[in-house]
Amino acid sequence: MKSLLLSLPLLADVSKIANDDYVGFTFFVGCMAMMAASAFFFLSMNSFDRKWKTSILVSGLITFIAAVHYWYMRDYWAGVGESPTFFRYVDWTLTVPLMCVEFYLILKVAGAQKSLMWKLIFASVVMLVTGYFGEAVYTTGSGPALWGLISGIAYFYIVYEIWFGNAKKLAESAGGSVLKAHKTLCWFVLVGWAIYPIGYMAGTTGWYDGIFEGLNMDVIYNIGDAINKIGFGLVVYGAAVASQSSTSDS
Ligand SMILES: *C/C=C(C)/C=C/C=C(C)/C=C/C1=C(C)CCCC1(C)C
Repeated sequence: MKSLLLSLPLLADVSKIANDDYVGFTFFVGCMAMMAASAFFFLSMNSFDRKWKTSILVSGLITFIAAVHYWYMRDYWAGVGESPTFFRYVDWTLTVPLMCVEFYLILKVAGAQKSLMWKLIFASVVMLVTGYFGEAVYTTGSGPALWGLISGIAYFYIVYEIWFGNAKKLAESAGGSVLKAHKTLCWFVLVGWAIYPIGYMAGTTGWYDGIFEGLNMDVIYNIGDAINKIGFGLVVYGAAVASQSSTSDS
């Protein structure tokens, strides 16, 4: 048994994390936190009625997909010592659209249409693909700044849509715990998601050189992920609890 454990390469790499390796540390803790959050969402899922069950399931899927990618990213960092850009963007391309689905699921009670969901998903994919171009493909000259700008425009479109567009009107007509949850998730997108462009500017070159000097891109992304994926899921969980207890009270 002992030799079997020692022969597992994934376990062996963990011992290579040095005390001052903050990047490796945040990958490790991030992985653990995503796993714990997934267990929490999956196990609590069945205590909610159908309307909320799918939303909690999606919260769990978001943290679970992240946990698997963090497992790989932690390993990649420990072994290669480079930023795991590829895994990072695959993770985001799966989880960020799921967060858009979450907005739709919450607003479904108010009559949200699938077109709202697809609009948000489309904008999020544009945001991530252009971000990937700036971070991994066109990495010299004005490349990162230009692609980052296009990515930022797609980001602001999402912010606009949920804060002022159709999504907002639907949330207001639903009222109660739905409106409250929608508002909190809007703040996550405006403030929580704004962490990512900071990481991007810290890790690429452009007119912003020096502003975020000394900050590590991966540490910033990892903090952003923990706040946005776990926090986002907990808001949905809270809304489900609030809605369930208000119906059992009456
Ligand atoms: C769970 C992962 C989440 C919520 C990731 C969100 C990522 C972003 C909001 C990334 C945004 C970017 C910009 C707005 C400009 C620069 C490039 C990106 C992709 C870092």
